[in-house]
Amino acid sequence: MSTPALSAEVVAVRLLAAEASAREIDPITDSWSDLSVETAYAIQDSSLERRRARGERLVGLKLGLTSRAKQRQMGVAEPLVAWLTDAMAMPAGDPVPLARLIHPRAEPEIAFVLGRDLKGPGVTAAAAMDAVRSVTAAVEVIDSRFRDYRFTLPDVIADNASSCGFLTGPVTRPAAGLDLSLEACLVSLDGQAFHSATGAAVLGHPGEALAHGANLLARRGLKLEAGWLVLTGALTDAVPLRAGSAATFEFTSLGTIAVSGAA
Ligand code: OOG
Ligand code: MG
Repeated sequence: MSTPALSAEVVAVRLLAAEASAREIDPITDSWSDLSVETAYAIQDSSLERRRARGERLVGLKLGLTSRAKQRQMGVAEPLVAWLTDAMAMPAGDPVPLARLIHPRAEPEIAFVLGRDLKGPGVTAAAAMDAVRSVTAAVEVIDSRFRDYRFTLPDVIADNASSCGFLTGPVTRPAAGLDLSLEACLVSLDGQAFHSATGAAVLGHPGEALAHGANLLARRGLKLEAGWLVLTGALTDAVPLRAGSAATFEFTSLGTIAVSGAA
């Protein structure tokens, strides 16, 4: 049963307010049980419009739930896309300001910068890799607005896929010469190894994830644009970020990114 009082705009405002005040809310589908994926993307787009109205610039796209590890951890088995703005860029080395966040987690990703537009449908991994200008390691800081990270696919789409911040690695390389399915990342928390995976974790190859992103956008008549940063989805489970703790993400050939939490 749908609740007539809820519209895409009302939900977008509610989610942005939860983010701004660092107060978690119940999943939207608790009160809007037939919320569709299509309407959830309309909520996401409405949030982006509001972020732009307050001066944020669209800088790219993130994929989410592209690995089995994440799909299992979150209980949602379908990849999704969400928007990245310049306000989400976190400077390397700066502690993540935990007091402004709800329950942040950090996760390792392989990211691309596009040299040209990529428009679906029907984009293949090979065509997607042809559009890549450079590859870099990334860490995404996610912070679901939903209590206990409990959500369904439409909820997490509406919440811009738990977007919060992202850091890019110290090395930027052309894709040629890298075997991204074998590019590994070791995730440690306070010096203890927690997770590891290779690029094959995201749909078999990060280029497959990039192609999937272009094809998902095409369903809404949109395309990936030259210059955009694309995060291809976490290779492993996310690790919690807590005050005084430090997470380290060591990639084979793309360098190391360290993230710590500050109260
Ligand atoms: C949803 C966002 C998933 C990824 O890389 O898989 C995501 C979440 O886990 O809260 O960003
Ligand atoms: Mg992510």
